[in-house]
Amino acid sequence: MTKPQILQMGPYPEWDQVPLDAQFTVHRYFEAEDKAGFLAKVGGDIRGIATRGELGATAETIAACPNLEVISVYGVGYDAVNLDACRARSIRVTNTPDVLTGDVADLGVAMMLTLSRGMIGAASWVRDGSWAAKGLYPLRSRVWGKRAGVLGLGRIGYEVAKRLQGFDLDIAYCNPAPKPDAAPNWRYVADPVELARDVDFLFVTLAASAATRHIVGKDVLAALGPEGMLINISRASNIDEEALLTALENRTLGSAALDVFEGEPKLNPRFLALDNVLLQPHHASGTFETRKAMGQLLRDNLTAHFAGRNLLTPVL
Ligand code: 8YV
Repeated sequence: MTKPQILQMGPYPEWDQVPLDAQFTVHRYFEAEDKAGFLAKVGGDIRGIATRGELGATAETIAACPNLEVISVYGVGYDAVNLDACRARSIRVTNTPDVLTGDVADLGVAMMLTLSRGMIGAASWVRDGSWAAKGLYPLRSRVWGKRAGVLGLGRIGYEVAKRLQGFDLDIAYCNPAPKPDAAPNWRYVADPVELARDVDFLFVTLAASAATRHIVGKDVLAALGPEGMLINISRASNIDEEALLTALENRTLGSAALDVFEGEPKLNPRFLALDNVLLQPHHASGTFETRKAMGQLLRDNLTAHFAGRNLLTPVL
């Protein structure tokens, strides 16, 4: 039987690439120098797209594949897939929810602790001899017992809140509606600005969409204030990055721990000049265990589709 032909938008680890190549005829878009020419050549043969959360599939790519049936995303976020283009042609879309939830929540909490306690600077303090030369490391702010806000109490937000409870933080959350599975002591706050005003740490754990674009803007940042910390483990588009940079530069916002950036992997060089940020390379799901489970789920969705079975984790 001939193998279905798929378009691969970005690289995967070897342990995913080998089985993907065995099951499908894979056309590596990311390796093509002339992308348009490549699509013009193979587009008509493509029945599936294997992509990653941050790469998605644009309307142009989808249009260049007239026989496309399914897009499988290696990631929970599918905001980079043009869903309107998929709906218009009944193209199925899948993602990899659940398998990455715990790791993303872990990284968010780790970023809060790392930045609050100055652990990056403290590690340098040991390595560069400052400890012996200058003495004790400058004091930093306490974490436990403070107030945390979770903007978006979905799967990841829920796991963040659960972990924060272990640090004796007071927890509030903002969501379109109160969540029945929220712990009784997690306060519901309907408005993001009000939430920010109420907390020391604001976690952004929203699934990104046109509706959430720049939901963290000037007002939320001002409400969080000069002692507040913003932690983003969702998508850059949820935050007005220009407003964030200005607030961090002017110290009207205390600090920010960020795993995602507009235009990543390039980022605005203004971030690099700041000493009140912790910058991470979009690796919240980046553990061996989770990435293996994501790769398996990406392939299982493609396999199910081409075998005519129900998709495991459909988006559309
Ligand atoms: C990336 C993600 O897919 O889950 C998501 O939405 O953005 C990530 O897990 C991952 O970095 C691989 O590219």
